[in-house]
Amino acid sequence: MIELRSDTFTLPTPAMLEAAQTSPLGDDVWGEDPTVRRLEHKAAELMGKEAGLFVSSGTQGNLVSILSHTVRGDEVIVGDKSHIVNAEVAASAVVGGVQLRTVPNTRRGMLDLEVLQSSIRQDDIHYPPTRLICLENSHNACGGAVLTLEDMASVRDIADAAGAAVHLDGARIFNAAVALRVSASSIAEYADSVTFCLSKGLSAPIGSVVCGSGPYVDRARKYRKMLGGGMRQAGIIAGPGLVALDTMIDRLARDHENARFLGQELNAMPGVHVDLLTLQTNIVIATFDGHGRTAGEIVTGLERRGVRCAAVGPQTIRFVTHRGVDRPDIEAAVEAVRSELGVGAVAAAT
Ligand code: TLP
Repeated sequence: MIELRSDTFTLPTPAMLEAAQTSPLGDDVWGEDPTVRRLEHKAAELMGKEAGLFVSSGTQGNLVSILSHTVRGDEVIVGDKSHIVNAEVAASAVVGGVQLRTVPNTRRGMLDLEVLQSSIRQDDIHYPPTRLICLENSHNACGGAVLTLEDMASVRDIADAAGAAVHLDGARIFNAAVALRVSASSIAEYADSVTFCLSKGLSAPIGSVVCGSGPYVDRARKYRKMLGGGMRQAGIIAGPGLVALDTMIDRLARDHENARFLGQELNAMPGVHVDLLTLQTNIVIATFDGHGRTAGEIVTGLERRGVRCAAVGPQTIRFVTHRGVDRPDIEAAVEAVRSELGVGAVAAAT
């Protein structure tokens, strides 16, 4: 099977499995797991923040991040295509009692700045205070599009003027950093807090890290405990996370090249559209029109041909490249799509 449903399907490397077996362990709720401490320290350093907190998932990371910035009744601004509002089970509303207010995401995953500006609450007895603005970089639902440092800075300016904090859902911040050819810390610089995932393109089996100021991470640690996320000998999973940070960042460029190739080939097929402008990292979102079939039907057909991908809309399919698929796999996937749609080979525009 050629697995293109998500980079979350990446399996740990032999070095990660060895780290799971050999990393020194302790009780992390007592702050005594040396491997977790090392991971949190290293993550904070990479993000340019004071402290880090190892959490079980990106969803838990975003939730403890939002909880740590807000009180009940606050308003949190998010993009309408953000993972936080669409795919985290309304966690911050349920657990934190905050109101999520959406601002349209542009094609590039940016927040519409005019709408953002006009969504900032004035001081009025009727209104909840705007406490937090969340960004996502790279942007999953916008085809892995990358916010530039200028984008980040413009949202930071609006947040500063409003007295609001900025949280970055950087689940794939290293993909963004590799695409922009900058350090992850230069992206995270514009946010007060950032969550990034070890378990996606970086190939670790489990875990994410929340980074921010020392006092902020102290608050987040308490919320993590409240959510049942205080893990004991968590070095078993933090060890592979350290290996991921040491060995898996630079190779993301290859995933991006493979995604680009896949996107171009798909876009060259009749009735298939891929936004090549926003195809900057490892996610390819393709729209299939005029084939008389839904995305779900095409996905089922491709599965029979040995390719797994995911329908993310009635006519839209997501393909994600990662360490587990190399160029020949991508070429085979392209062939499978051609056969499934009954179209011949056409030279892809570059
Ligand atoms: N994304 C998953 C699915 O939930 C869609 C995927 O396969 O892409 N932020 C962003 C931007 C994400 O893409 C994800 C996961 C998360 C947060 C949540 O991370 P986990 O799955 O670790 O809770």
